[in-house]
Amino acid sequence: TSGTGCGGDLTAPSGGPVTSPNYPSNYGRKENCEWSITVPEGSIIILTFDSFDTERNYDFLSIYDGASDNAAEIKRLTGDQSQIIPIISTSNTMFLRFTSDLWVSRQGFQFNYT
Ligand SMILES: [Ca+2]
Repeated sequence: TSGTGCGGDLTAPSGGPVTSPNYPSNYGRKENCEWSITVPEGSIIILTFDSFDTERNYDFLSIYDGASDNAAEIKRLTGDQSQIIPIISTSNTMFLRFTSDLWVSRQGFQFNYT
């Protein structure tokens, strides 16, 4: 996690909202936030985004279909995304990492998981 205390271990029942650091104000420089989501075996995870806006091609949210970044990357989000279709895991774990660089920050994002 970063100095702003972002990231964490999320579990069932459904939760959120989960946000980027300082949301709805802009996130900081050099953020590195990691979230793990674990729900009961046999369940899957659905991420639903309320908003997403990062510096395109420099600040990313990567979403992995498993317990770590060794798993397949389902989606890598960047830029101003007004409509993100729900992101669905194939198993009961998901791993997310948000990184920002030294320059230009934006509002970031907010999502819920079920
Ligand atoms: Ca940036």
